[in-house]
Amino acid sequence: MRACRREPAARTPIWLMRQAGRYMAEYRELRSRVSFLELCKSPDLATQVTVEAREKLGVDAAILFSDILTVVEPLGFKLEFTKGEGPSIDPPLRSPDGVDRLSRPDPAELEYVYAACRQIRQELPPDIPLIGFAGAPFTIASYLIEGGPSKSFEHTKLFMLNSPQAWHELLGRIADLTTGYLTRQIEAGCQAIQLFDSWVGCLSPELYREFVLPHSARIFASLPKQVPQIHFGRGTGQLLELCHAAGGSVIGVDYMTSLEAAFERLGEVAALQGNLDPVVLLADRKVIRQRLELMLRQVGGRPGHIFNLGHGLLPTTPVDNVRFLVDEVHRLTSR
Ligand code: 1CP
Repeated sequence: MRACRREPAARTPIWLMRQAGRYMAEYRELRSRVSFLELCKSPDLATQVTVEAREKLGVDAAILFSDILTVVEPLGFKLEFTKGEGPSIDPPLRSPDGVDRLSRPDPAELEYVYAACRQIRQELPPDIPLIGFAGAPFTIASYLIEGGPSKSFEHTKLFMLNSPQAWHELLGRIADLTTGYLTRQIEAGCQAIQLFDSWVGCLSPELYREFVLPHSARIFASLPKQVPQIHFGRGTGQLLELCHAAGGSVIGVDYMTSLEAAFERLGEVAALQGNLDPVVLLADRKVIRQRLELMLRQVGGRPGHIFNLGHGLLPTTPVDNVRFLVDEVHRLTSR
């Protein structure tokens, strides 16, 4: 929490995106018995997965076990997770008139998430902050419009370019729901929040400014200022200042961006989170230590660094390497 406020901390804190998930045997065992959505919708199971992963790794924060796509059901879409292929939304939103037919979403429908937050907060050690999260309007809209994962985001960009009015209406509705969703997570015990704009890196600064920034900005501006806000996107080297302008007291830096350059660009106005390449954790320990030391040299002892990966842990990551990384970050940064 001190690092989020750019205050000096006893050591660099570390947590990892996707720290609970398929690379852990306990998680795979649980998933052989319950589906991913059942897991998200059971506060007991979501608590178990969150708390056990945090404990096993010795990281300095827990992130709520859930998914950014929980919000698509209250918006009136059918969500499924298919084995090996990820999320699927059928039918996808392809026409501007579809926006008028969307339900007026009520954040109270996601009560199972708030129940999980309350229970996780109770079961975590008191000195371990709980991070709540949501997907940013652009990234959620991309799933609604594409119907699932995408490489080119062509339907999303075409929707934005061809039907700007419907696009802004859609992102406004997602932003309203997300504001209520994150506010309730905070009320339920989350001490920081992260907004994942995972796929916004496919946009130019011009498109980001016109079609995305106002909607993400409205979410950040509506949340209580004393709660640290982390704003993350992948492939956003060209957008860092604009992402910061949209909001966030902490900016997540992806693994394709130089952390040193990011500190030069934003270090005076925001804390930074990141940015080890998740693939480094598949290498041997000598390589992991080398890359870690290089990163820490780039930070140069500046306050306001939260150690993380530059995107989520890969399912093929050896758990022992993750524990090694956590211990090394703690050892090398203890002041
Ligand atoms: O068990 C399984 O097969 C499901 C795999 C899985 C897991 C473990 C999915 C499906 N989601 C999650 C958990 C999850 N998702 C968390 C949990 C907390 C933690 O970090 O430990 C979080 C924060 C997310 C957020 C999320 N979901 C994002 C943003 C982060 C990122 O990776 O950029 C995104 C894009 C999603 C969508 C999603 N959910 C699941 C998958 C496979 C995907 C990505 C699909 C794609 O490529 O578009």
